[in-house]
Amino acid sequence: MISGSLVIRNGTVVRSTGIEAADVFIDGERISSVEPPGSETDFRGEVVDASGKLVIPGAVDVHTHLDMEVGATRSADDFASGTRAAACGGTTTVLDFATAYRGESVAQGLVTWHAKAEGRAAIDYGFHMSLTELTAPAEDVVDEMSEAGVTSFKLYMTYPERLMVSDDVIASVLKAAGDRGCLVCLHCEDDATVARLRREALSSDRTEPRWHAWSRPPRAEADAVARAARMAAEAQSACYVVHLSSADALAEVRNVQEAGQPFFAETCPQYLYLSAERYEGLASEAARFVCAPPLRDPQHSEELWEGLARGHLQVVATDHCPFTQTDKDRGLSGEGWADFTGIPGGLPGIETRLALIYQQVVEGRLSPEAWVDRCCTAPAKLFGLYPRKGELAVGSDADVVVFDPAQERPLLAERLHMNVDYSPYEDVVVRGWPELVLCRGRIVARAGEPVGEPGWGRFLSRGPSGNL
Ligand code: DUC
Ligand code: ZN
Repeated sequence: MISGSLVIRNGTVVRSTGIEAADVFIDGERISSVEPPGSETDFRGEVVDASGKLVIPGAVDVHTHLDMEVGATRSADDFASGTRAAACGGTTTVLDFATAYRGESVAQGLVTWHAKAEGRAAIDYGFHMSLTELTAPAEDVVDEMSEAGVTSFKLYMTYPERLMVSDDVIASVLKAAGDRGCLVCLHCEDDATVARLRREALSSDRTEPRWHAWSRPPRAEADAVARAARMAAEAQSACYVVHLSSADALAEVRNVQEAGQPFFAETCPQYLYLSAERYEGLASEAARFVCAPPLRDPQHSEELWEGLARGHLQVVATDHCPFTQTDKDRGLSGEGWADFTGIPGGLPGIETRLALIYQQVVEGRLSPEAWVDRCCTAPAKLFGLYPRKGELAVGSDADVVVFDPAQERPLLAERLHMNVDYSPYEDVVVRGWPELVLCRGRIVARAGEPVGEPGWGRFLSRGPSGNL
């Protein structure tokens, strides 16, 4: 007899490896058994009927910026509101980018991020560490963070004012991380190109948001990806490109992967759904869509969808970095922006990713297994969380989404829980939405609404990263 607290019966279990009709038994915080439908008729725990529903692992979002200072403003979701919204959309784990700013030790950066999250998160969370300089040997930094359960690092190839590091730093962190089972995430935009084009635009008074996109062209991204790949090859280390946005950069990734290098890339729903046309309207509306890399022309999205289906892009994450319209209008200075360089960059998305990617399953262009893989399993594997997260298996955390494929939901700001007053997808009605979401056995969302108090989420100390 199976003892346990809850069983999800009669659902269609979708894993990255296949689909089966099965009942999922949960005992406390873990999955205790997965059995053929109708097993264990004398089970005494709570029963959830998932007839007609998909049962998938809780989704894992490995790219969020919660409660992050950006100029005079900060990202609009903190760990309470952001993770609550994530849960409503079927995400049960987030990895947020802790940052050690210049003049600060990595230990200080980590303490700051723990303080933001501690006791506030609705779902489980971990951190990458963004490095903005090296004040100690890279080996020591990587060892220190690994011991603290942070086994991935982020480096920026742009944003010279606060975040960018030199190629020397990138090379040494790649080597130290690779040697120690850690993964380096790179923001790939070639800053020399961006800086030159920015100067050119501003010197001729081209200040509107559309020039933001013009100054960060696909080639700048592709060149940086190629440079990153060369450095990773020299270090003999894996490397992960964050928020890949263009067909040009994807072509570089594909070449490197086909040459046998362990080189991974994520894209985000904004690059799959939205295009640079959003920069054409009223400047204050266009500012909502300012992000880096910027939105591209529509043919790039088509290539990215293809890359996702074929597995050249391993992960869909969100780069959730929301700002209200007021914050966008106030700009980085807090007193209004005079040109596109003064607009805080980022879009909301922590709640809408799983359903947005599912639309390609509805259209028959992505298999259900690939959907689960890119949103749940591959990110857990790459970032040292598997099989605890991203899998429906005995012993895994009971992070489970009962996904109703028949539900229709307009992605309007008032139906969502992110702390923003607009939705980038307000013209989209998705088919399919999470009906029930469990994180470590506890219901954290039902019918798209939060359940329970924030604080259930725990810090995830992660194992080796960098392998699929
Ligand atoms: N780009 C954004 O648009 N926002 C957050 C960080 C980043 O790199
Ligand atoms: Zn980001």
